Amino acid sequence: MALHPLIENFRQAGQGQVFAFFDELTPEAQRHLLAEAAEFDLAEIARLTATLLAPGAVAGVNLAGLAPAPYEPLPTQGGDAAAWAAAKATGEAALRAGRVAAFTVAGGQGTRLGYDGPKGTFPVTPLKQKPLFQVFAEKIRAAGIRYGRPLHWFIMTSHQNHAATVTFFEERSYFGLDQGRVHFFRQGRMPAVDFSGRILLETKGTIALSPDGHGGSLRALERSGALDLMQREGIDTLSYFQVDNPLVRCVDPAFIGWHVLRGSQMSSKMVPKAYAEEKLGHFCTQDGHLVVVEYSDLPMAMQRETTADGQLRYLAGSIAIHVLDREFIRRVARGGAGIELPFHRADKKIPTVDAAGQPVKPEKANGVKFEMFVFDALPFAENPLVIETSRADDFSPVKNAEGVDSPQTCRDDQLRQFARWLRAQGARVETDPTGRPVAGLEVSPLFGYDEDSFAEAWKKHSPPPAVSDGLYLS
Ligand code: UD2
Repeated sequence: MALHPLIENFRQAGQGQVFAFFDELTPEAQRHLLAEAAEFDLAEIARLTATLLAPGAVAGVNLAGLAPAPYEPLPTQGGDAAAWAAAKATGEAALRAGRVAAFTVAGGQGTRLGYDGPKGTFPVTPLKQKPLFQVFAEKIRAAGIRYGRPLHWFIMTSHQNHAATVTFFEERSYFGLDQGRVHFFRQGRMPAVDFSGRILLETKGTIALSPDGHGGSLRALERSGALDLMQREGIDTLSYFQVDNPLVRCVDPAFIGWHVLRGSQMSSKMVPKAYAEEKLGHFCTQDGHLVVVEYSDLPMAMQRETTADGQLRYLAGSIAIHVLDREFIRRVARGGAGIELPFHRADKKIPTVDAAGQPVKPEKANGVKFEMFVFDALPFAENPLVIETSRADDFSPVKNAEGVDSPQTCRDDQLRQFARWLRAQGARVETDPTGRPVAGLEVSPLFGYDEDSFAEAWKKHSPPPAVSDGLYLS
């Protein structure tokens, strides 16, 4: 019998081992394996093997000519208050014109948190235990009401968590959002390979596939038709954030306005790193381009370098909040003409099977996964821009079960934010020295999702509610 053309291609590419057990599989399992094998591009795997796996390639990123990138400081940090006000007005106009959509990358595996389920379903608010997805949904809904244009929201899932994510929204009636404006799509997958570039099987009938990194979101936006949908709806600007950060301003008018006024194709937010070892990417310049160098790639000696005034030299930390231009995404997704998002290699322990088809649970790294990072699109963008943001109002991720960036630190940061908003309106809130209120409080994003919207809602309350334990403003 003639070989399936896909199997023939794999054999010719030196990847015939993928089908080593094909004849033992049921017809259904055979179809499944063929479908997995059709998902990725063998030429790409060969290219990555030649570049990332070649002897000596392990050395990592090129640090030549790296310098800290400039950024627009906040008015409170010496920035130009008039320019920030103009940016905010421009961003608000873009929101009123319906030019902006929200975008959440939610395809990660959340291994560090040790939570079983899509990360967006993790309960995160201090009083009501709202899940991450609900916090974003309510912020997006409230912004749509505020600007008179309901927003579209794109959510990138993975193969692993797609069905569970969609069901979660369905069971909760999309948290009051118009279902037709919430769009889920799956990100791509890449096969893991051994150190010589041979694709690994996970079982006799399945390939060791894993998500292709959040950089894969750009391809996935194009492939899923999201960019065409945006175009039909008159949306040219995408506000990108990660699923793990409930403090994020899902659509921040000042940020959007800076992006628009500068004619930027991709813009990013920074916070000053809190300490040298903080696990954030670093905004840098290199060969006249804006780049992000991930914490794991910048030598610790450089991360600890300080300037004459004692400040960290590589101060600008990336908190993974970006604004991207629709057609820029399309250009990067399609690639060519010198544009290509690089893949990064991560050496991992990858469960696989041996030559006899027996399961192998490796005790040390036995292969490599390939991932793309979205910030690697920055060097291809025209007029890229970095603005400063206030950590307290934009960034408190849930990454670890305990310690830094944990559910506890995130709840505390939400509480501090609610207390600040209340105090700014003259309410009496008792706090500890870190600004954390003594009473348990919660502000629904539908009441106020930032200082401005909170102030407006508060002023409508007469008399204002007393701040006591268990106060929930909704
Ligand atoms: C990321 C950034 C880091 C800093 C930090 C802020 C990278 C490589 N590093 O670190 O510089 O900005 O965030 O919190 O990005 N995701 C997908 N698909 C994937 C992989 C990840 O959707 O294939 C999503 C994931 O659901 C999450 C986000 O991307 O929302 C971040 O992923 P991570 O937890 O691996 O990134 P982290 O914390 O190492």
